[in-house]
Amino acid sequence: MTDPEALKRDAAARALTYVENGMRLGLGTGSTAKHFVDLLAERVKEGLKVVGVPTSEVTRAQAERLGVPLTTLDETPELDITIDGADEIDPALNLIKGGGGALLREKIVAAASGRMIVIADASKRVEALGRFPLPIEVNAFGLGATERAVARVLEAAGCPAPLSLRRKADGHVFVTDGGHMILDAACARIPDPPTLGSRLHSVPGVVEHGLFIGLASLAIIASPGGAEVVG
Ligand code: ABF
Repeated sequence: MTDPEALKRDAAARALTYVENGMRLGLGTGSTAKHFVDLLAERVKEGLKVVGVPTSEVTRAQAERLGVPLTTLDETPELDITIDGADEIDPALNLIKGGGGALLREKIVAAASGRMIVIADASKRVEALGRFPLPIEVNAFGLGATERAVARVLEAAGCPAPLSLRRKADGHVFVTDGGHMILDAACARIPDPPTLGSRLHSVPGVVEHGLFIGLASLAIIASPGGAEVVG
């Protein structure tokens, strides 16, 4: 099996084996998480009882269309498992996420969950985080000043990086579900992800960043030889 979509679906199917009747689930965003929601919906049609909190408006629309019951973190502040994709996964299961722009809700939902299961194909595995540009979600107010402060933090953390304001294919600025913007930092290699993560949080104007440190408890990595469970 080498078709990337088949690999993603394989990882998603394996994640479904961790889902039990009555569970409260965080529903991820992205093409791999989309497979999970498709497969979950099939089980729901067969009688599985779960509720989900979507991590984006795209996932909400998919889940609603397929009949997966939804709730919110206000009604259901504690979840059992979040199943979500990632852009990079290091050996300690630290992640870069946010390539799809949903990092803020993804992190809030993952942090509210007893477990986070990451689903991905093997291309997402790296020895060190940073090759994938790190998404940093920022408030629109003071964008120029925030960008300079973020650049200084990156340099002090040993990964000076060009920053680019994310745009859509049509050239318009990308705006997140929360109404913010995203700066992508082309770090190449992040020497100390936890330290960079906490320093970025100290910058006023930074709403969230795509370093997910210590949140994932398990990764299901699909490759042509089969799905490997790590963690
Ligand atoms: C979400 O989707 C993101 O955090 C990550 O950016 C992306 C991964 O997408 P895909 O599964 O399409 O590779 O999980």
